[in-house]
Amino acid sequence: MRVQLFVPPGGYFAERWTKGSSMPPLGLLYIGAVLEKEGHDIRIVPADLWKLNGHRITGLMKEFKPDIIGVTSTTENRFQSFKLIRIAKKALPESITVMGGPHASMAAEDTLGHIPELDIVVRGEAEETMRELCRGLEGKMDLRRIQSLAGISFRKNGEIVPNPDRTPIKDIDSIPRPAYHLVPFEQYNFRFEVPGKGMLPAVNMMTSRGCPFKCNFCATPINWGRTVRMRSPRNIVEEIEFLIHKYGVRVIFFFDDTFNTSPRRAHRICDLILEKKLDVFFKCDIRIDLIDKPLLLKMKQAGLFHLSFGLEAGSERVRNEIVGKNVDIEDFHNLVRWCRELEIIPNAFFIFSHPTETWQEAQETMDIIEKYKDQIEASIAILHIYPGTPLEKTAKEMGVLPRDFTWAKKYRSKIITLPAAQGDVPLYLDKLSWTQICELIFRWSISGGKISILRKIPRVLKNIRSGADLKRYAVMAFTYMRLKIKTGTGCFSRN
Ligand code: B12
Ligand code: SF4
Repeated sequence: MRVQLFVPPGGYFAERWTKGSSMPPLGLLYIGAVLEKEGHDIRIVPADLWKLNGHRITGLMKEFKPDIIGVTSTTENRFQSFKLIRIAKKALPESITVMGGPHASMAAEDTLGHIPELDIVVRGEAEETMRELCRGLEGKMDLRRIQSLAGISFRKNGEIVPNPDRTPIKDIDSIPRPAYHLVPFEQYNFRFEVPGKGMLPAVNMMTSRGCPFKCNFCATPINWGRTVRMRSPRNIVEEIEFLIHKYGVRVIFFFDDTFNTSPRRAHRICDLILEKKLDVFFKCDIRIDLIDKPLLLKMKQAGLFHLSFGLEAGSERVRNEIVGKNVDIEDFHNLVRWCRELEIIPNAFFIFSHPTETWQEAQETMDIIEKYKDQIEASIAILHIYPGTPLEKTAKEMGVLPRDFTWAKKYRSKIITLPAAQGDVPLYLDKLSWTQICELIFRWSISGGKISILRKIPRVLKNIRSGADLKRYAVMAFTYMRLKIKTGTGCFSRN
């Protein structure tokens, strides 16, 4: 079978690639590796990296004549993914179009229902499903068996059929290494500034799948399952050695949602890196309740230089009862202190506008951000709604999203998005007014956070779609200027 897999061009993330943030598409590389092992002919087209237009994409499809055209999707780039599927069906009507990735997985029915050019959605973990699908379509299975494959949704006689979920792969060491050779690795500019070492070449790596927790905004426990499956430390370190030797990589960004779900395994990975004296640095995301100082020290010794963790909200009620984060503020304070002592850059995530969050409670978040403004990197977001999450359900119950909301349509009114800030994804606005949200975000930026207002203006203007958008941006601009004047910091500069 000939299978052509695409990352769509453009979209929220690709448009922001500047200083070293373009990276290989891990999901497609895993699928590519599995299908290549099965003897299929695989092409991966990073249309984002190559900035391909529709004409070039059609050309590549007609040249390769794939039996299957696969497209990855996140909610931010969903419209680009849909467009690519339409291009594919038009270019090669005989080819089967398949979509996977977090967006299609979490909104399979909605996507199939609105994109008639799409034949199949592969939901969630796709290595096994794609292997079986290719076997089936190659003629090794009868139609009935193909149509009963676990993990796919498809259209039959005009109806959408969601087959049962696929059982997650238990032993994820058994999945072949991502097929890096299928992409022009050297064209990615993925790099990180490691203190004292300069900008070093980096790569993304995933060492576990799934999450046992259930934060209301997050798709991971549903998409990857709540049982965490982990690669063995030996398997991980072998891949690191391969990446160092083959691609000259110096920094690993562990893409795991939570690198320390098993603190014991995290110790063992670091022990192995140290035993093998690997000349490598790493960064990762952790949960703050699963780390202690000895583990952090071990991670530092093994190369950790940057550590991300979510507190999400300063108020305990919001953080634990509403978000479901279940972490203690004391653990946060300790972790920041240890990071400072060990010279690890702490990067904390905060979100404003949780369901029922009051202005008073939002101040508790702001107080923490301001307390640590010279000590942590604070990543701040307004709460966004993603498909399939508990938050999406709440949003529909509370009328933040209409009950007949579809992810496949661009809304000009009713739905509030900030495409210039985080893609065309609906915001969850509840008790905090728009002016209050703007005030919180700008108070942070004025006290040292990174938002370059001037740089954002052209994108903001490009994304104004309605009078309501214009009003929102006007409130934003007014709030910003009011705060700047109040703090005496001038309009467009920090000082
Ligand atoms: C690392 C990571 C990042 C990195 C890199 C992102 C990137 N573009 O690669 C950074 C930190 C930059 C980032 C940023 C953001 N991220 Co992020 N991120 C992740 C994370 C933890 C891992 C991604 C990954 O590489 N997974 C490993 C690979 C193997 O998985 P995969 O790509 O999903 O592919 C598998 C399947 O989906 C499927 N598949 C994928 N494509 C295709 C295509 C076909 C044809 C088929 C058949 C199958 C298939 O097969 C693969 C193998 O099983 C995921 C959570 C997760 N556990 O996946 C969140 C996740 C993707 N991010 C998420 C979000 C919300 C964001 C941000 C918006 C956060 C923010 N507030 O800014 C931004 C947006 C960036 C963007 N649009 O890409 C959400 C996306 C939800 C959604 N519905 O789209 C996720 C799912 C986490 C969550 N909270 O729910 N992220
Ligand atoms: S935010 Fe992190 S801890 Fe919470 S459910 Fe998602 S992956 Fe798990």
